[in-house]
Amino acid sequence: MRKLLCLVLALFAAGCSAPPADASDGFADDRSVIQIVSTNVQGKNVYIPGTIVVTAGKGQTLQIYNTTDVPHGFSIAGLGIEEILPPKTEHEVKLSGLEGGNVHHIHCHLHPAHRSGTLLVLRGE
Ligand SMILES: [Cu+2]
Repeated sequence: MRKLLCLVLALFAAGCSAPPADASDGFADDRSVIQIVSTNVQGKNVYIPGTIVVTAGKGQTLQIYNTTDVPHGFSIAGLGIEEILPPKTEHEVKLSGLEGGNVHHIHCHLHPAHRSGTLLVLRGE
């Protein structure tokens, strides 16, 4: 029992004293694909998650699945993105050249009443 306690304490101490994996002031993000759904919840069309957080400086792909029976749009005007999401289909949107420190508005350009989303771009390393 005492050996186990020592081992646990040693592991805890090592975890506390080790520097973080990325000690820079920016953010590290090892995701290359971020999954989203465009769906209908109680009569409201929404993107889930409604807020997407990515890090500048690397390419990322948004995999967006439209769960509904009709096409929806996925537009980020600030990035020149305007895509159609076919019904019951996975659709990919590539993000590249993102500048950190920006908040972009995501909306469905096909249905103005569709609830909007947010793309938050963190500063990278
Ligand atoms: Cu829509």
